[in-house]
Amino acid sequence: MTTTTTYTVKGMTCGHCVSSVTEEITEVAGVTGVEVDLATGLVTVGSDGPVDAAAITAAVKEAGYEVVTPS
Ligand SMILES: [Cu+2]
Repeated sequence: MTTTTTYTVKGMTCGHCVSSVTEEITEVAGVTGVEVDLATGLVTVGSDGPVDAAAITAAVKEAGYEVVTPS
């Protein structure tokens, strides 16, 4: 069963930003899928089990952006 969690990421402006964020989040343990909506900044993370929100925040930071509403 797949769980999805949505985050709002600040600072993405183009397709390159989207792929950077997608790439970094994909590397987080347990993540099975990442979907980014550039217009809204919404990032949906799919996983088979619970994923450490702090790890997602760190991955986004690694890409050069910021999670504004961890949920
Ligand atoms: Cu960009």
